Amino acid sequence: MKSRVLSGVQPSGNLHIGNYLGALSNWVKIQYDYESIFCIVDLHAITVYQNPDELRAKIRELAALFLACGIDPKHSKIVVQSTVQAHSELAWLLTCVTPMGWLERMTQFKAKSAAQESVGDGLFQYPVLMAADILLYQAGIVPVGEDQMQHLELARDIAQRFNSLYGDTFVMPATKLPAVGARVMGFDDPTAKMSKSAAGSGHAVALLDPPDRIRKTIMRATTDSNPAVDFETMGPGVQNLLTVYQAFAEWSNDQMQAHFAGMRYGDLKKQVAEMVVSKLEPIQQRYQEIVAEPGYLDGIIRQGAEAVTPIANSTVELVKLRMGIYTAA
Ligand code: AQP
Repeated sequence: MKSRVLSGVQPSGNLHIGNYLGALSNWVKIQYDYESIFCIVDLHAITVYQNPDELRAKIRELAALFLACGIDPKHSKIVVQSTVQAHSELAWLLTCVTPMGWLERMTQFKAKSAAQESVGDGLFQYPVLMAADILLYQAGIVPVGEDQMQHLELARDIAQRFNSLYGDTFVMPATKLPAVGARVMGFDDPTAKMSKSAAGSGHAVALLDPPDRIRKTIMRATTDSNPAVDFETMGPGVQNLLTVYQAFAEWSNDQMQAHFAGMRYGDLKKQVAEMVVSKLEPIQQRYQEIVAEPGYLDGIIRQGAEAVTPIANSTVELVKLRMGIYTAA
């Protein structure tokens, strides 16, 4: 049997090229090597307030973008997390074996809670729900960006703790990072991760941004005081531009050096912008075709839930049995 791959994205803002290079493009490449499940994690998104109408629309947008980026629904399952109730149920069961101290150490919780006036318990519990998403399907491989490594480590710790308390139950999930693009930085501030929720028009390139906006964002990207690319001394802004180019072009380090060494920053930015525009154009075209087809998305989402629910339910049944809570005789 093929091992299972699972990953997800929150429908919490505009999907950007960091999400694409760090996660989605990797999913597309490896999907046929595994039994693949890709989730729209709407229960994660509500750990901070979301406008309900916008959230509903974002869930559909994200499903259409998964397809437009190349997720093949004939092979891979596209699942909206809240349509499979076992995600929430397993999250509670795992909450009961997770020490609070482990959650208090999560850097994403510290960063996100610092930005909130009032911090919901859901934000604190977020990594347990993420562990449940993965362990529910006994996923062996989890392709994510670098920012999720700490959460993956926690998922393994939770699985290990459960297995040692109640006997072997969960497969240990391994993290799979892309070779290039595991951490794309903001174009306005190359010391901060590109993020859906960061404010500012110069920060991110969204997958559905029109070409003019993409060019404007990249041409305004922060660089450094050098005039041209020097691979020895370049700062994080230039490094980030080169990373974006390399990840989209799928070039080797040698190709990058041969092409960009000594290039003036203005020309570098133009080439990065044109590369991004040309790679996003077919995705945007497919997206428009997908959303124009009535009923198509709902069918894919329904099929996804129907296909994975038996796997999820059987894991929850096993966990309940192991923990000793009521199961029918
Ligand atoms: N800047 C990034 N570079 C590379 N990979 C990234 N990912 C996120 N940002 C980058 C990866 O994208 C996948 C989905 O991310 P997410 O929606 O689950 O949440 P996130 O990591 O919190 O992403 P954002 O964009 O920063 O969203 P908000 O602002 O809503 O919190 C993950 O695999 C992630 O690693």
